[in-house]
Amino acid sequence: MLYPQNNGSRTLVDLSGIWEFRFQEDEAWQRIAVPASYNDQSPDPRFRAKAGTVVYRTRIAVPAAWRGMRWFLCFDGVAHNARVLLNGTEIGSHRGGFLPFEIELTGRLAPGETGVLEVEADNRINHSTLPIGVEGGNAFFGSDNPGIPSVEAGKRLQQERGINLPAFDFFNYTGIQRPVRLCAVPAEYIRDLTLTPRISGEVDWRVETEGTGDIRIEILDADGKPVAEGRGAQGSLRVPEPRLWEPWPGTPYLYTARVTFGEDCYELPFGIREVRIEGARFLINGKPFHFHGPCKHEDSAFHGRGLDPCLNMTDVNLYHWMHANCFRTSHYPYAEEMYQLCDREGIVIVDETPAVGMWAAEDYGWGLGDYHAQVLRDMIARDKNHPCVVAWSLGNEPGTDTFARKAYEYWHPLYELAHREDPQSRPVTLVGCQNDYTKDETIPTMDLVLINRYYGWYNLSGDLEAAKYAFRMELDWWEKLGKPVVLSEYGADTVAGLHGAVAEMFTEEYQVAFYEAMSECLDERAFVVGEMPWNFADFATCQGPMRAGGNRKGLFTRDRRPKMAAHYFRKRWEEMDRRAD
Ligand code: GCB
Repeated sequence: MLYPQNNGSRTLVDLSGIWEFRFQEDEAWQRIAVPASYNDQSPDPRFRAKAGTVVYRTRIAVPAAWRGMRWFLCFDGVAHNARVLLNGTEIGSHRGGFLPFEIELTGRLAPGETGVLEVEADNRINHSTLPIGVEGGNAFFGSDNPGIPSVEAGKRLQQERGINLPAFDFFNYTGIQRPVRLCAVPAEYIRDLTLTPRISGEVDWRVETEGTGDIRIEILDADGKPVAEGRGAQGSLRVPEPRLWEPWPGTPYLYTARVTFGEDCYELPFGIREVRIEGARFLINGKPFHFHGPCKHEDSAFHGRGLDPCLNMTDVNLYHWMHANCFRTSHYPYAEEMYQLCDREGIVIVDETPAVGMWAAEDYGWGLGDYHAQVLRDMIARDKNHPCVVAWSLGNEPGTDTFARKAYEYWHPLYELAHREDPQSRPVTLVGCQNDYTKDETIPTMDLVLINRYYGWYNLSGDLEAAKYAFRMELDWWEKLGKPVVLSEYGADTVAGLHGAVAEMFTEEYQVAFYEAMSECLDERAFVVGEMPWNFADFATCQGPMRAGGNRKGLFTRDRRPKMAAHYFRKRWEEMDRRAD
């Protein structure tokens, strides 16, 4: 699916603004901002705690000038499940909150007509959704105190009251979180474009159209000068003396592919670069690449998980400030605008499906596989052309040691699917949690090994000598595998402004000491090709005894003020970049 575009052939009407809103069981309409999570837009406790369906409503109009075209309602992301109605009649639905979908309106609403658009968004999470939730209390943090009759009775009451908690450590922000647009295209139009560039300058293309006719593709350089062209629905062309897309601090050079088909035209920026794994090295354009940059969340005050271009720009500039060159879209595909920005700014992305909370799937008996495959397919279809995406992550922290064979049988087909679906066949990974790595049959089979480890925090807490000793022992084990390994999460909750002459847990000094200790271990190992601290910024979670106003492992506060650890990494990564020069 192509990102909606406004150009000489296509027109967009952005539906952002204030819509009407109500809880399904409640008659009264109130107002809500779109796009944004609804959860922080009111002090009414239901906004944060309610599990169920909310209804959004607005009036839409099809411009009279669209006669002879086709028009669609394009949703970039409605969490988690959506049902769409026009003038009271269902016209479409979508499962999953982090990927786009569209509904054709031609024939349903004529040029010059207006209609009432309603969107029902269901935020419930359970064993059939990605991410995964649990019906009843104490899903992620907190002790279950099994067997105590009064606590068990309390849990039953929670279930009766429909308490629904995440099996993951971020707030379950929901609603219409990404743009909604009316998109008009010519009657015969370009449906999809797939580019497979090679560093030789050869670019394979494939265009899918609605209708038949001549297709022309032109490649423009960054100054808009045509440098190559081709004709037909697919083929191969050659860009002479190609300039490569390089990660920051290199130059992320972008070309534009301009496709014309009848009256339609689509322009797609793309980069020419090669991603390859050789032994235990991860190569971009043949050069060893070291991943260094904190994992992120889509999370901020007021907007929740809602798209905020100003926040995205600020975050990317803070990545540059820190000399960070990458992030993982923990734990779901982000709004596509962020990938477009990273293409331009040279920030490398490991693109992750919303398969988080999978530890709760225990023996993999939930029949999630087909849906998971669909989400993976859709994510690759959306992001396949972005040069910033260098690897696919199938998910985060599933159980892989207890039911080791079942885990492999679940994940291996997804691994193969990712390779089949991606025209660029990027490396595939699955992010492993801290469990018994010696029993794991899955994580070691990935192209790129990503492991989350909390030595010195969740285990061996506060004892960095023991943490280093244990981490080194584990690294000895991974070294034998001969694959590139990235430490894809490690971190310590830190209360900004809490200091101590002795570096104890939760102080800014401990966060720095923790990272210094881990860096010592990482720097000894050439097969460790990356470090992704957890997390870029403090972020919202659901309530729990281990979360004081959210997860505090940010290098920055939630309002993007650096803690001491941000300065630590700024220095470390600047030196790293200088050495790599
Ligand atoms: C993890 C999870 C991440 C959590 C983090 C933590 O392993 O992948 O979602 O937020 O630990 O801080 O506990």
